[in-house]
Amino acid sequence: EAAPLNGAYLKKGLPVKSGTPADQAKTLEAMAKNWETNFSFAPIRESQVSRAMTRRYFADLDTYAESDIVIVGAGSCGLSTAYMLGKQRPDLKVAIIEASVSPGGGAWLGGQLFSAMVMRKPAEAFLRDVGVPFEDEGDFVVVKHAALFTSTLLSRVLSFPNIKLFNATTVEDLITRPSPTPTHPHRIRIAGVVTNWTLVSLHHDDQSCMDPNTINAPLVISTTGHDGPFGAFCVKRLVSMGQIEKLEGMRGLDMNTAEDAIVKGTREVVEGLIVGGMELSEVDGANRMGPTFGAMVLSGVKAAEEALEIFDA
Ligand code: AHZ
Repeated sequence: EAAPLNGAYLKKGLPVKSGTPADQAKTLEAMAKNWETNFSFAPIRESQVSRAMTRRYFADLDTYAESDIVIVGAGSCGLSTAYMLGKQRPDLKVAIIEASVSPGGGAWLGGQLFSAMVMRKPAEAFLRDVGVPFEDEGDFVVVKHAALFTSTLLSRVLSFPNIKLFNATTVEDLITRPSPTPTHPHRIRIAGVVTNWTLVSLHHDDQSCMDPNTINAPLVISTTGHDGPFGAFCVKRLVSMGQIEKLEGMRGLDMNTAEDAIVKGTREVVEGLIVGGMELSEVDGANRMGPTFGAMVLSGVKAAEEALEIFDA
């Protein structure tokens, strides 16, 4: 059991025994004195902080420049995909690229900024696996705060040694290779991603010479959400590269049809590019589901499954 962290503990390096309320009051009093008189952090030099961060970041850039799988977007679908991959395959190098400083996409809140998160069954199996508590309401379950779901899932994903999250980093383009067939002479396959720090991506209009970085990978899983200022990035690029004719466009809200369609449709859309979550609604013309997140996690489970099938073929 973890020792309590308080002033007396810090001073003596020993846990304070809990004892009676009167003992506890005395301990608290002693603690307050300790904070004022005896407390000090271990020493550090500023350069040690810089080196501790930059050394690791640049080692990660080096390691993940050749990845096995790149996940674009760390929303509920992308994080669920990463969780399934990390859990099953510690041998694969998985890079997650998230444009925002804060991973999690729209899943930090329920709908309309209400805090609870709703998931229809059978998605509660995923919550059980990750260790997120929920209340059972019959056909659906409720997590008391969406942030509990996102933070728990995120902590599990980030603790896998073979997964690196590059946040504040945007996928600006896709790496492609020719893959012609007799019927599709201009067909390509996706072979990685082109990235830039998001702050740089946001300033291409007023700054020059800020060339991007790259990650080579045989498989990219795109989960960038439905169209918006950032969303649906990879599938929009597939259209502008002539690899899919057009986007059908996300349809209006219908919870019942939307969730099944997203899970069933999660697939490799173009060779080397699996699309999941709400980005897929733009490809297939699926309905949106509003604030019910079961399809996002199960689309993530399916995306991971599809990826491993392709990877192991
Ligand atoms: O920042 C984006 C977000 O965190 C990130 N992203 C988008 N474009 C990117 C790019 N490079 C890197 N070019 C990028 N990252 O992708 C994440 C998408 O998360 P999301 O929560 O928007 O999508 P999701 O499909 O995981 O979950 C959708 C949740 C929705 S939307 C909806 C409705 O509108 O009805 N209902 C649900 C459940």
